[in-house]
Amino acid sequence: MELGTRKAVAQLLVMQPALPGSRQKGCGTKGGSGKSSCGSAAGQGDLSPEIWERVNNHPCYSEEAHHHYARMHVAVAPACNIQCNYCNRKYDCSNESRPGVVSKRLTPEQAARKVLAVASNIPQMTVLGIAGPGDPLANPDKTFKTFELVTQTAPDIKLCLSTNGLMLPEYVDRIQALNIDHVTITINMIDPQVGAKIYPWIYYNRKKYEGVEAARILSERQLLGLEMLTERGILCKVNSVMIPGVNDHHLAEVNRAVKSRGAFLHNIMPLISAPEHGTVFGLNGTRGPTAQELKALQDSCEGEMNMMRHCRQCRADAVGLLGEDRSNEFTAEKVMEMDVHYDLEIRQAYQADVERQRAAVVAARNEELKTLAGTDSNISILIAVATKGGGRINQHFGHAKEFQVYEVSTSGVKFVGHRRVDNYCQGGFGEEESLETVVRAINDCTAIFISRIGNCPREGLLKAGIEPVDRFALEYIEQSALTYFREYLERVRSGEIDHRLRGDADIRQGALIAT
Ligand code: CLF
Ligand code: SF4
Repeated sequence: MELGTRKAVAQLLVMQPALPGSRQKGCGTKGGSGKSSCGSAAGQGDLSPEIWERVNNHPCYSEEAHHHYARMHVAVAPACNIQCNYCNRKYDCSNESRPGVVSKRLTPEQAARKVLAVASNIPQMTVLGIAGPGDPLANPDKTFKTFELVTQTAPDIKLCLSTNGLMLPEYVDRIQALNIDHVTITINMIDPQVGAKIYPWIYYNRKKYEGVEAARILSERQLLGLEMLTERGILCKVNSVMIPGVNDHHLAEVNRAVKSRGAFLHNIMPLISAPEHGTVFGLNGTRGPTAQELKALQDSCEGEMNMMRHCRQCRADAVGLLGEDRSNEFTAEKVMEMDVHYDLEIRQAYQADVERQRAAVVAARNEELKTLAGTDSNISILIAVATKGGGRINQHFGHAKEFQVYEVSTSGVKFVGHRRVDNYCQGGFGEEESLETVVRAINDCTAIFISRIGNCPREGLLKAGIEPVDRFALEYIEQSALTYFREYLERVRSGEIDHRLRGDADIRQGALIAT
């Protein structure tokens, strides 16, 4: 049964009519708690003004925002109270981070200074998250002290917390009192039998629990914490790690359970697993999902509630837009030497300009979408895009460390994920091996949009059946994708090309390392 107050958030999520020509199932699907419309792709027209105000500049809670706004994490929480089989404590918490890089621990005071330094230098940084490197609520004093300090000195920054949920019920009141409006809980199972395959032990109330009992306690605490937060109107995101052969068939049930408890967003992330990480799953050969497996699960859950597809599984000291890492510019030493001038007015003026650019992106997409009105086709294609942000195609092929992937159909265009790759240009020389990695990473894409590309990689991509497109250089991504798609349909209709289903693609594993 749904709780009345939990419904409060759901009732604020309103439906809007689809755009002309749209056959999209997302907008206007069944309501119910947690479901608004088009997943984290939901825009201003899809959400109530109150919810929009709370998510519109949060790069994780709004896919659209992630092209324009940055987040930062501070690594103040080293300890953890559970063990996950995909985690090696040498690295950051894998619930929100990739294994591979260890964050430097900060005191709350150091962290608060770093936040001011980043806020002064990156005015579009709007969110401070605490996500590790252990569990923030296993380190409550450091976590809450940091949030308190930041609230006092940088009141415009949204506070965000990510936890395994074991201690959540204890701290819900404190979270609310501190105005922490966004909380992520990692929930990988609601069935303790499944949980026992993921969590060998937990440490709770000064006692160690193992196996099914440990998983049962953890699950109860997670779901109770989620209910308590949503009753208070706090926006909750649920992260789930998709582990093939362990919980992949169970996550639809998890999705329904968290939806019924009022979760706003569900982020199903791929397991990152390799022997060199030294995790149980890495060592026993449990693999991560392929791109198609992940997308199929996300698609199947999307009818139920908002799905996040733009997560970068970032590290516990990440700084910048999702998909970039500027943490090296803000090391503890550099921050101590910086002149920090936090100026709210400058930040607001910059963000007003960001909003103008963002509105232009949306207007251009909606205008282009009208050209597909009345077009009837079952064809949909994926397009990979090299971008440095701002919603534009503004990166050279050889400089990209990731490609964003968009799905285009007569319903419109939507972001469906990203693929990490090696830089093709390394010191000015293209690498055959990295081209193969790129092809494997975007093998399911029909075209790749880049601002520029050399002859060698162009030929290599064409040979792999992926069309390199640089004629939209510096243009808006979504508008260009729709133009390309309209022309693609015309080429198919005229017999110039055959539309064919493409193969699967790799999800690249390993840490994004700041350069
Ligand atoms: Fe950080 Fe997490 Fe807040 Fe975002 S990250 S605490 S909700 S501000 Fe975002 Fe990074 Fe994915 Fe996390 S992309 S790992 S979902
Ligand atoms: Fe590791 Fe995070 Fe799991 Fe703790 S909650 S064991 S830090 S992945």
